Parts: sequence; structure tokens; C-alpha cells
Amino acid sequence: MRKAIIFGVTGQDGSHLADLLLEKQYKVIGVARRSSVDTTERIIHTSGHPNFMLALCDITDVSSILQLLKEHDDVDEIYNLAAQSHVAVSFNQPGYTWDVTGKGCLNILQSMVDLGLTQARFYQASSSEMFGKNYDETESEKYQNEETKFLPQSPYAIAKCAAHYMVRLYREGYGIHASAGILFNHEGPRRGESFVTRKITKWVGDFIKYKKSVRKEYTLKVIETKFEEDRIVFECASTKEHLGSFPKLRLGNLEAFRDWGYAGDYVRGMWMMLQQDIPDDYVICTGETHTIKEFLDVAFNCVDIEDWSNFVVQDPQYYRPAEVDYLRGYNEKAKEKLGWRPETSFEELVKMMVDHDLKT
Ligand code: NDP
Ligand code: GDR
Repeated sequence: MRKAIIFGVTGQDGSHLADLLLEKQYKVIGVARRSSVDTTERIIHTSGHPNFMLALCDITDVSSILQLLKEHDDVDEIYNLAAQSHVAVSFNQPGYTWDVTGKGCLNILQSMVDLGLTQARFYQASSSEMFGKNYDETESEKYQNEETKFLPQSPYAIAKCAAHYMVRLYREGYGIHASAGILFNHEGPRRGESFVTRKITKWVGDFIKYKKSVRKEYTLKVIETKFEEDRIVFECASTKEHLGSFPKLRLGNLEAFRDWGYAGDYVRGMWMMLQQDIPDDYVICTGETHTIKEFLDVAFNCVDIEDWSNFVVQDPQYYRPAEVDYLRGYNEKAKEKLGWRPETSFEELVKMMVDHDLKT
């Protein structure tokens, strides 16, 4: 039975990857860090699975990595998905982001070398954020691929670049089978609630549920919707009695373009990279790009709201000191060499997330 270690198993991708590897009959060691509250919500369905084991380790603490790897020195595949992964947060906590997102990767790679664990294959979660402001251009299109130069725009992206270069160095210098997946944004119902896609779909779900609860409570009244500066107010059409209100959705820059795919599709790409004879770096993306406004269009359309403008407030607190304006990947290498392709369309992804947030 093949054995894999997943650093960051409690995150969105870690949980999808654990599902995939368990399905493929791996023994999975899921690594979580100590927390005062339970962080295992996304992997709760794996508890009790005979091939899943949870281990505690923090990737900023080399001794804890060494201890874990010594205990599992027969490991076949190591996936480093652990990170402070929020770009906006990285501007407020740059040093911490560096320690986790940048140095954490080095800590794992160096521990592998120190323990002579060079037979294990290694995956690093690199990011399209590394391209930052840069893209390549033909007459008809703009895109990023494996050859595009990095021009990172945040402490997060700079830490990811450092980790990415470490992977290349340890691959070439120590012969480790180390690959980096340059993944473009990927989302789904397990996405953290502060990332823009989930923030939108969660708000839509909560708003519709709230509206239904007001309707249920005041079945005998005709309810009118009024838009105030920060809130959506429900009142009785005849008496103007206040029946309830809901805060508007507060967002930052709505003009940025992102290449959004489904996380469940993308973890397949990670696994495929480690099945190759020769380690390498691959862009994983859909090849389509959409603005936040287009995401809003589709999400609100799912609940029959044509025009979201009255429901959304643009709030300067969500603007970043530096922005990544345009991301659209080119996935030919992954298609050709890995046989990977995305299976979920943009519309299917948004609908999947809205449907989930309407139910929960
Ligand atoms: P999440 O933020 O959902 O998950 C991050 C994981 O890292 C969590 O399990 C978190 O634990 C863990 N973690 C954070 N700090 C430490 C630490 N010091 N030691 C051990 N574990 C730690 O991210 P995603 O699942 O979305 O992304 C996975 C990886 O892929 C990340 O590295 C991210 O930067 C990268 N990436 C993500 C993309 C995306 O669109 N989702 C695109 C490109 C790259 P806890 O639950 O305790 O917080
Ligand atoms: P990103 O994702 O920064 O691309 O990083 P995020 O969803 O945070 O932002 C995408 C775009 O939306 C704009 N935006 C907002 N963003 C957030 N979070 N909250 C808001 O209210 C808001 N309003 C507008 C942002 O300015 C940005 O342009 C994600 C993370 O998963 C990284 O870990 C990963 O490496 C990259 O994707 C690829």
C-alpha cells in the first residue's frame, strides 16, 4: 500500500486530496497543526477511515517535521499544501506569511535531505500569484504559462516564488523527485469563507435563507424590499412596519480577472504530477478568465436576481496595496504530458457553490 503525507490536510485542497488518495487505496497521513478549536471540519468524513491517520506538526518547526518524517520514513509521496494562503492577509502579516508559506517548504525539503528520504516524491503548491503583474501576449490573447516570468505583487506571492525556486534547487541539487504545480485559483464548497468566490456564494445563500425566514414569519403581510446605504430592509407594504434587514455584501476590487476552476479537478493534477517518471513544474488552470463582476452575475442569477448592484457595496478596506489584475492560464503542458483537463465549467462551479450555501 502506498503511503502519502499531506501537509495542510485541514485546508480546502488538503481535504480533496485526502479523498482522492483514499479512493486510490493510499495510506494517508494528514498533517494538521495544533489549534485551540477543532479545524477538522473539512475532513470529518475521513475520521474512522482505516487508511487515514491525523498527525500534528507545524511546518515552521523543523524538529516537528523531522519527528513526523522519521516516524513515516517509508513514505512514497509528500504533498506540501500548508500555507498562510490569503493574499490580503499577507500584507498585514508579511513576516508570518514568509515563515509559513516560504520557509515552511524549505524546512520540509531540507528535512527530507537530512533524513536521506530522497526516495519520496514531493509536491509543492505553487501559485499563479507568482506571475503577479506579468503575462505573455499574442495578437489575440493574454495568458500565463510555465515560461512566463514571475512578477509577484504581494508578500504571499514572493514567499511562494522563494518556495518554488527551492523546489527546483532541491530537484537539481539533491535529485529529489520534486514537482511544483502552478495552480490558478480553484474553488468549491469547501473554499474558505474569506476568499472572494465563497464570500459571494455564502452571502447569497445566507441572504436567501434570511429572506425566506422573514416571509415565513410574516405570511399574512405583503413584503416590500428597500435598499438603504448598507442594508437591505424588508417592510410591510401597507403599514411600513419594519420586518427585518440584512447587511449588504461588502467587497473590494470587482474588476480583477481570475481563471477559476474546481478544487476537486485540480487535486487530480497534483497527484498526476507525482506519477511522472521525471519531476517537473506544470500550470493547472481552465484557460478561461472572468472578472469578479461576472462571478457576481452568475451567482446572483442562480437565485433569480438579475442585477446585483443594489445588493453590493464596494468597501475600500478590501482593496489591496498592490493588485493582480489579470490571470488566465494556458494548460497545454498539463494536458499533453499529464493527460489532465478541467472537468467543471465556470457556470457549474458557481452553481455548485451557491447550491451548497443555500442548503447549509
Ligand atoms: P487553505 O488556506 O484552505 O489551507 C491551508 C492549509 O495550511 C490549512 O490546512 C492550514 O491549517 C495549513 N497551515 C497553515 N499554516 C500551517 C503551519 N504553520 N503548519 C502546518 N500547516 C499549516 O488553502 P488551500 O487549500 O486553498 O490551498 C492549498 C495550498 O495551495 C496553499 O499552499 C495555497 O497557498 C496554494 N494555492 C491555492 C490556490 C487556490 O486557489 N486554492 C491556488 C494556488 C495555490 P489550518 O486549517 O489550521 O489553518
Ligand atoms: P486571490 O483570491 O487573491 O486570487 O488568491 P481572493 O479570492 O482572495 O481574491 C481574488 C480577487 O478578488 C478581489 N476581491 C476580494 N478578495 C477577497 N478575498 N475579499 C473581498 O472582499 C474581495 N473583493 C474583491 C481581490 O482583490 C482579488 O483581485 C487565491 C488564494 O487561494 C491564493 O492562496 C492562491 O495562490 C491564488 O488564489 C491563486
